[in-house]
Amino acid sequence: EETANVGEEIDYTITGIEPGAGITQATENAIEEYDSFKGWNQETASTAAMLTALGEAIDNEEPVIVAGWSPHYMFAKYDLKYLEDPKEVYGGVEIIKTITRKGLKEDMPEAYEVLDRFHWEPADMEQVMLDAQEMDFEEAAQKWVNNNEDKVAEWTEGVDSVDGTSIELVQTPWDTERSSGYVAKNVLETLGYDAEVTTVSPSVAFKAIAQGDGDASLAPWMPATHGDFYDKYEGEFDDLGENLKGAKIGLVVPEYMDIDSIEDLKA
Ligand code: PBE
Repeated sequence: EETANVGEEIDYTITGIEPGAGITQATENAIEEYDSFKGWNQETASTAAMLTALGEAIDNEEPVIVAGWSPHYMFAKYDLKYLEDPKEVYGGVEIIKTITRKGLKEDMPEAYEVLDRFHWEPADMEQVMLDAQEMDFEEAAQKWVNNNEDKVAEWTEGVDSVDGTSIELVQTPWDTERSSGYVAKNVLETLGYDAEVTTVSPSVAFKAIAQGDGDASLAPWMPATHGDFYDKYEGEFDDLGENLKGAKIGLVVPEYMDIDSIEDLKA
């Protein structure tokens, strides 16, 4: 039986990621909402720093609690579990949506049609992320497009080509969104677009689309992760629906830890 207090061992600290991530705000909310998190805090830095901390803890079989999400290769690399979240602060199952600026439908109907049809499975996104461990995202996206002609044809069939029209995709700085961003860029370029992927924080991505500074984003995680940003700008962008089903965010720990729920922690 484990007698040690996990909180004490990890200095009542959750290892978070970038300050601007949706999951960072969700973790602040969780610290507020759960009595078991009284006196805890979140350390934010970067996704790379979080992954390093997770890897080091696992190498030493030490406790660690990180902000995690799926799809992500961390679940393939390590034995991990999500801590149960009975208050659903992190939501349940998330979807990833495609939004565009107002007027894109009239200005670039071909791109709008392709973006409207664009949808894939977590396994597709994971394939791009896995390949991107060994090549850049542009190449990994090209490889996925080459290997998935049928899926891509569903998005482009009957859509007219254009002649070098510029289009800007506004994405966020995580592998999930680099994957969808570069696949969408690749597909739009086969139709003759000159597509660019810009990477900003989620709040800036919503703002850019709402203000018409960017054309489209395949980055919003809903309803929990980016719900606040969505609500803030609702009505100022077009919502084209989901491009992926079955994403998730939450607190993640190594399997060997003797806790299953956020409520198993002690303040
Ligand atoms: N994430 C990955 C992002 C969205 C995609 C879960 C780290 C976030 O929390 O904003």
